[in-house]
Amino acid sequence: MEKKVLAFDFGASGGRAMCGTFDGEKITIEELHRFSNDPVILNGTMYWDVLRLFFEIKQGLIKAKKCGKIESIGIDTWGVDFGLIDSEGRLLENPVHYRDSRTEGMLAESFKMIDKQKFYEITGNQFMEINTAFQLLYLLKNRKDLLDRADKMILMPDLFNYFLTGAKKAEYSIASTTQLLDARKGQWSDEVLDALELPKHIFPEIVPTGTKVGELTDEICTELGLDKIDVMAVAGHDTQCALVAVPASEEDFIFLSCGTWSLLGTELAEPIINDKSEYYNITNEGGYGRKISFLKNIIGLWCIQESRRQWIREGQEYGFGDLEIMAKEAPSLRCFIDPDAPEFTPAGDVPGRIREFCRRTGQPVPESIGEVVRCINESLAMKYRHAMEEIKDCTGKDYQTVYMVGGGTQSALLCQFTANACGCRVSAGPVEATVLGNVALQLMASGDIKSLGEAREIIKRSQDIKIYEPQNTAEWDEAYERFKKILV
Ligand code: LFR
Repeated sequence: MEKKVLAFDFGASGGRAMCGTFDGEKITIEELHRFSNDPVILNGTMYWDVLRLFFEIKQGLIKAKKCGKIESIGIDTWGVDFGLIDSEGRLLENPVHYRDSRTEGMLAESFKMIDKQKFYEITGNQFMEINTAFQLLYLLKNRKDLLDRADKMILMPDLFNYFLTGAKKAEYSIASTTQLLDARKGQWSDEVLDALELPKHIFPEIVPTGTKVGELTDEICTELGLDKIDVMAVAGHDTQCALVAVPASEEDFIFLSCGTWSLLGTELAEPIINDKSEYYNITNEGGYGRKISFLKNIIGLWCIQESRRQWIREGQEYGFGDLEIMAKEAPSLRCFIDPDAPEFTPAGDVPGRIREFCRRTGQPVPESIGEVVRCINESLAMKYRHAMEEIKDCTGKDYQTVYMVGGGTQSALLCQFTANACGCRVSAGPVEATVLGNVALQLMASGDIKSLGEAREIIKRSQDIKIYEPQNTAEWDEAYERFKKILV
């Protein structure tokens, strides 16, 4: 018997409502509703337009009526961001975007309150200013009144679950992006919360990935003319949904979830937290079945997306396909950036900053659009190799294949460059990994799919996967030595 579920996947620039159908063998997905996610800057703060996004969830629910019976709903989003709820359940202010500059300097502030090594030792998270810990620290230092009024801190996917069901929970995978969780225990770390002087009562109960959180409220059912539907805590964290859809059968593999961000890592049964992983700043994030994703967070396609927006602002509009053609024609392996250099994080003139980076590091300066896009793609591929070497160094394992999933796999150029840089085979696909993972996790929550292994087999059967073999590796090896010299 066919089963249908509804997956909402929110990315930093847009979201979708997708209907997933499982026939016992395969999962198929159909897009019902697509919308943009446009952050709004007001009085110097960059906000998520959360009510607009909730409106879009309602639109998705209305459009899903044409699918017939929907068994459940699952929501995934990016990591780290949250809303604060008062004791009467009202949202206090709009959630702030992780790219907002309010967390500047908060890493240093936190290290005055908790020893850096201890902090990493407990949470096992890569230090990044965007993390929830540093956003909350900002509030503690600058908006204490707001924090005092908060009854609960609810992370983005859980916030939508709360709006839909009234349940105030913290799903494990999204909680593991906060830098406030004890990575080994999978619970909020009292030690870290105490050290950072954060009020413990605002942290909701943690619920396992792939479980039911509640049902649509009466109010929503009445407003939209719907029957009760279960809401599942899938992996609230999009990266962990994507990981469920990695078509690997081997136990040890390298995944590369490639969208606005690139997440490269491996799956482990237990976290790795030691001097090496701390030195490399590798994160341990949680996923389905308490598995650990031991990964590096790399800036990803953001550099290309934001460059494209800059060129549009300058009156030159190109699609991603056009940019890829121009990049293909540009000369190879001339200059590199460190995609994770801090100047590339904020929105704005990324191409200008890339030229400046190359000038400063004494490399040829990419002038044309094609040259800039080529430089970004090649630098990303090199950065993937770099991250893979760090992961290998920590796990002591060797890996034959990089499993690339997500939107980035639509770029044949990036897939090929990744194979060349890493000197190994790249398996590319599924493009819709996050949505497929979201659907599979709902089916796991309902018991229709029995295990992670089964989910991966089903998804593998359902999707086209492309293979890229490495080319010109000697040339790429030589260029890698140059790349390492410009790393920040
Ligand atoms: C990817 C992602 C990353 C997270 C970043 C910011 O969409 O969820 O895993 O580090 O967004 O939240």
